[in-house]
Amino acid sequence: MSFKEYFPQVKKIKYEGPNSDNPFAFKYYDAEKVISGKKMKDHLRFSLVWWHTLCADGTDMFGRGTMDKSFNGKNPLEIYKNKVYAAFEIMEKLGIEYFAYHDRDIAPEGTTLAETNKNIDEIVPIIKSEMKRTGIKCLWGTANLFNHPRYMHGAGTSPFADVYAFACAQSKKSVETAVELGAEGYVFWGGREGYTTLLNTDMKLEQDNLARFLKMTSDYAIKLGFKGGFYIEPKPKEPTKHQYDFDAATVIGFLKKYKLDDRFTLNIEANHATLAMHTFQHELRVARDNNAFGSIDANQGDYLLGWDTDQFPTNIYDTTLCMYEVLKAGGFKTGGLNFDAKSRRESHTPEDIFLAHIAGMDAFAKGLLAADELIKKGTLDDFVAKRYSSYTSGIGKKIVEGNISIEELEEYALKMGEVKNIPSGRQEMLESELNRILFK
Ligand code: XLS
Ligand code: CA
Ligand code: CA
Repeated sequence: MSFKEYFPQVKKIKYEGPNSDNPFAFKYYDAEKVISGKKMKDHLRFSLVWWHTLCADGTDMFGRGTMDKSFNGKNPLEIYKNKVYAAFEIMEKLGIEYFAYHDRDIAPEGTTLAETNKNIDEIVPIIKSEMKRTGIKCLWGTANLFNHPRYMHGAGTSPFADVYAFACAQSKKSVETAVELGAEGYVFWGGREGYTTLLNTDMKLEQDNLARFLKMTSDYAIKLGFKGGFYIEPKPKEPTKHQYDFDAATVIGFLKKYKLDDRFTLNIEANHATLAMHTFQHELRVARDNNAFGSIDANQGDYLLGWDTDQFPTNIYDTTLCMYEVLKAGGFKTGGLNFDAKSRRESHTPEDIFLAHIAGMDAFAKGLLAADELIKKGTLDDFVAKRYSSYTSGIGKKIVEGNISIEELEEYALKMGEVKNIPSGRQEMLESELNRILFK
């Protein structure tokens, strides 16, 4: 435990099972329980985010913060030092074994880049010693290239070369920090990489420069010996009107165009998927089908609000279908389920940090159990295999093997007359089977 306990009112959270009504206990998340040969905690690889949990204080565009995240610190450096101890206390009590951070979440920004780097150097050894003490690891690091006014027009896509150079310099230090912390991944989320109007934008140059930035930064990490995953995190809008990394398919196209697809995979965030008018499962499937599944930012949006609310994930259907995709992808390698989520502005007490994580962890544990059962029972696999079985023989086989011309297909269709016996899609039956597994 840290020198000082920040949350004495909360004890270590334990698994008590689905019949427990103790809000400070897990109902489904049983870390050591083995599911299909792997412990639950190793399937799920939960990660705590520094920015929401240790920094965000509930400020929104209509009101000030509702939460105190200073952890009794009296000056910026002390505040950031205390955040480290508070973070590890939260993770230890929840049994969360990973964390993710931006460079600017872990240390205060100074008046110059050199001063900011010095601040980082003060904090990193404290994080390292807490990692050593607890065995907690770093899931991924990233650079905050969107908050400072210098990045108002973007960073790796800035129209101004000096800003681009600054972003590269900041990223160099950020990569060094990630390597120092043994991060298993490094994320590039497009921050302000996008545009608000094409009237003032050279989109092609901006995207070319973004690719150069990604190549340079990842080359440097590799040079330092980084062996983890590089992830791009798609998002369609916010803060810019049109983000270049719009969705999984757009990012995959971008990576292929710039020949970066063998180096980068995706960090799929649930809330970003729905902002792009996709389901979370859709984005995961696009990633999986293109060998681009890397990691997950676990949260959810609100279907009635059109913005990035970053809520803790409690929708069991979404967590189940997410874990279905994760299991089908062969599980996480360097990635994990990173709670890029914050308790609501009104859920402002320190206890809410724990209650919110318990809600998210239980929702994913239940999702894992259901997804494992869905896969083992094979109802979906069998149905899909049968639905496409006409491609395993005859004319279908020839189509799939590319052994047939359009003229031959015409000849076949002309002889066939009308297509007969088209089977049902059985959507409702399959949804009902999903409900049966979830709620039995
Ligand atoms: C913002 C993003 C961001 C990334 C990391 O919408 O989710 O928090 O995950 O920069
Ligand atoms: Ca995110
Ligand atoms: Ca988000």
